[in-house]
Order: sequence, then C-alpha cells, then structure tokens
Amino acid sequence: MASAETRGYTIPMLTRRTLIASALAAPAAAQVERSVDLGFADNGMRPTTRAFPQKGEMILQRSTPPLLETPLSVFDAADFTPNDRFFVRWHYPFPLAVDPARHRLRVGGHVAKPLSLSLADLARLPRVAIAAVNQCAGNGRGLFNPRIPGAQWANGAMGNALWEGVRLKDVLALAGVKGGAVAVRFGGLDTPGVEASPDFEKSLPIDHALTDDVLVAWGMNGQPLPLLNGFPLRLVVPGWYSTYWIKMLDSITVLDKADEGFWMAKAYLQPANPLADTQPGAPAGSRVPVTTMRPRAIVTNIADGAKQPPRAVTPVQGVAFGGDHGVKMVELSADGGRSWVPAQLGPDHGRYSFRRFRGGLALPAGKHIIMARTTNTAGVAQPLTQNWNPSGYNRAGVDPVRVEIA
Ligand SMILES: Nc1nc2c(c(=O)[nH]1)N[C@H]1C(S)=C(S)[C@@H](COP(=O)(O)O)O[C@H]1N2
Ligand SMILES: [Mo]
Repeated sequence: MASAETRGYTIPMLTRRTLIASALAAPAAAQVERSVDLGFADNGMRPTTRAFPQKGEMILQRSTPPLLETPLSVFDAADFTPNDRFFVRWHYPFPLAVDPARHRLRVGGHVAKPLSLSLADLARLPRVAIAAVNQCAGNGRGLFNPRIPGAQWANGAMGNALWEGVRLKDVLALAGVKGGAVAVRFGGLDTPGVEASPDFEKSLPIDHALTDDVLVAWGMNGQPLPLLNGFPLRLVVPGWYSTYWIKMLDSITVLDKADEGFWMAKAYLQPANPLADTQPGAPAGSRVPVTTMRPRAIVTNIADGAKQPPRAVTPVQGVAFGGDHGVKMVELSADGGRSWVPAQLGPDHGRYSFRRFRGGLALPAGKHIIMARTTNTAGVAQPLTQNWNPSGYNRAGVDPVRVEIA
C-alpha cells in the first residue's frame, strides 16, 4: 500500500482491493457475551455481543437496525477508538454489502453541472485527514433524570478517529454551486422500508458546507470505513453532532431554499439556548436544530459506583473534547467543585480530537464523588449541573463518578 502525508499522519492509501475486502462482512445473529451495568437510575443492564461484522465486543442496545455502544474501557486505552470497537447507530435498514467499484456519489440540485462520481474520481481530489470526535446527539441520554424515551445510551455513543478523504467544498466545486444556494442535503443508501417514513437526509447550511474541515471520507484510522460505520463513503462534520455525518453517502443535493424534510424540520431540534436546557414539563418554546457539540470530560478508568484500594493518590484519567474547539484544560475535584486540581493533558491531535487526561486525587477511606470538567480554547467551561431537554440531546454537564475507597 502506498502512503500519503497529511497533517503529519501517514495514512495508507486505500486501493480497490482493500475496499472490496471490507464489504464482505455479513451480519450474524446477536449472541450474548456478558452483561454490563450502564449505571442508569434503573434498567441499566445490557448484554454485550461480538456478533456484528468487523466489530469486537460491543454493548448491544438494539439488533436491527443496530445500535451498538462502545464500552468506556475502550476510551481508557487509546486516543483513537479502534474501528472494531467504534459505536454504531442506524435509523433504518441498510445494504449488507456495497460494491465500491459500482458505488456512485451523485451531486446535483442547484449546481452548474450535475455529477456522478466514482471512488476513483474522488481519489483524484486533494486528500486530507482530520482527527475528530463522532458523537451522537443523544449520547448519555440514559443518564438523564428524569429519564427520556429514545436510545438509552450511556456515554459510549461517541468515538474518536482519524478520518481520511477529500474536502466537501472540492467536490462541490467540481459541480459548480450556483448563486443563491442556501443549504446542501446529504443522503445515504439506507431506506426506511416503510413507505410512509421519510428518508434519513440531513442538510448543512451552505456556509458550513464550504468550510475546509467538512470531508467526504472513505478512511477511518488508516483503514476503509467499516460497513456499519458507512462504507464506502461518509460525511464528516468535525465539531458537529454525528446526526449530520451521513453514512453510505450516495447523494449530495444543493438547495436554493431551506430543507423542509422531516429529519431537518421536525427531528433533532433542541431548546434555543446554548446548553439546550429546559425544565421537565415546560412548554416547548422556540427550538433550533442540534448542531455543534459542547465541551465534555469523561472519566474512563473508574466506573461510577466502583471500589478503589486506598492509595496516597488515586489516579483519575479519561477523555476530553472541546466540542467545536480544542481542549484548553481539564480539572478534577472531589469536594463538589469547591477546589480543583489540574490534570495533565495527553497528545494534541487537533482541535476536534479527543484529548486524554490524567491526574490524581488524595482520597481518604470512605465514599467520594469525583468530578472532571473541561474548558475549551474558546473559554467555554463545562457546567457542574446537568442540562435537560425532552429529547435527551446535548448532554453537557459534569458526570459525577461515585467511588468508595476501601
Ligand atoms: N445513512 C445514515 N447515516 C447516518 C445515520 C443513519 O441512520 N443513516 N445515523 C446518524 C446518526 S444519528 C449517528 S449518531 C451516526 C453514527 O455514526 P456511526 O454509526 O458511524 O457511529 O451516523 C449518522 N449517519
Ligand atoms: Mo445519533
């Protein structure tokens, strides 16, 4: 395999042969490995499974269409989430194999020249790679109080990868965006099956679609995308929730008016304030689409409710990300936020990446509550109290970790 130098990373170029290999995955019936406790107020036990193609042990939230969650211990082990442990979320049934030689990306709508691009066509554009966190807007929904219907994720509906592909703006330039464009809509190979259900399509405002960091990606951590993560192409929108990161991408449509489709106009809306925060039972008020992520720090080496042996200093480590900015700092507290000690930050892979942290707290025997909070490079600090909204989006507050030293 040849290699390309992009932003300091060496990435194997993806040949047709490697692309085909990854499409051979076939689904298998879900088999239970063990049970894990996701720490919800109730009903938090979930089985794990190894039965999905190209996936190792995952927390099984739903079999069809699959919702597979990454165990926290995976984030504790590396800056980049391995492809075979990366979470999976599909709304609708999707093809179980895709022939990359036949796959076409259609670019149309409000453009000068509609196109149908093969993977080889795309590979002729300048290649870029960006490390970025892919996080479901509903990550942590199962931890909200009061509880909220929907996928009951703990904090494993996220992952960090090095995404390789081409810039969306370069693809759009090939087709020639006409004046008056307002938005760009993206669709994938999955279909609702039920006729009345709307296709899963999402749009970006034209200004954001033309920024440097939005990619049409085929590579993930130096490998082709796993089938379940969108082989052979997906949109990557660093800093934005992954609802926009359309998988098995096969259509790009430039719009000259706002996208009134169900998944933009009716779904993925949140209260119109920075923390998407409201009171249970309050009137809906004005709502806006879910877009950028908030800064979060997640402790990964101590499970909520765990026992730890007495030590002079109890190590606390985890992953942080700054939302749509870099991580400036991570701090730890064991006294409800009255005092904080800084944690050390691990390697910086760019503003959209996980940044691991490691620190310690002097904890005497007994019960404690550990808090980790991050502040991003725009100066936005993670709040100590949890936000709440009726869809369970945008979980942004500190997740306290109960620990007993004994
Ligand atoms: N084609 C398609 N793309 C999609 C979705 C989908 O249902 N279909 N779900 C979105 C949502 S809500 C999430 S959270 C991410 C999950 O990405 P992953 O499965 O690679 O982790 O895919 C996004 N892209
Ligand atoms: Mo999602």
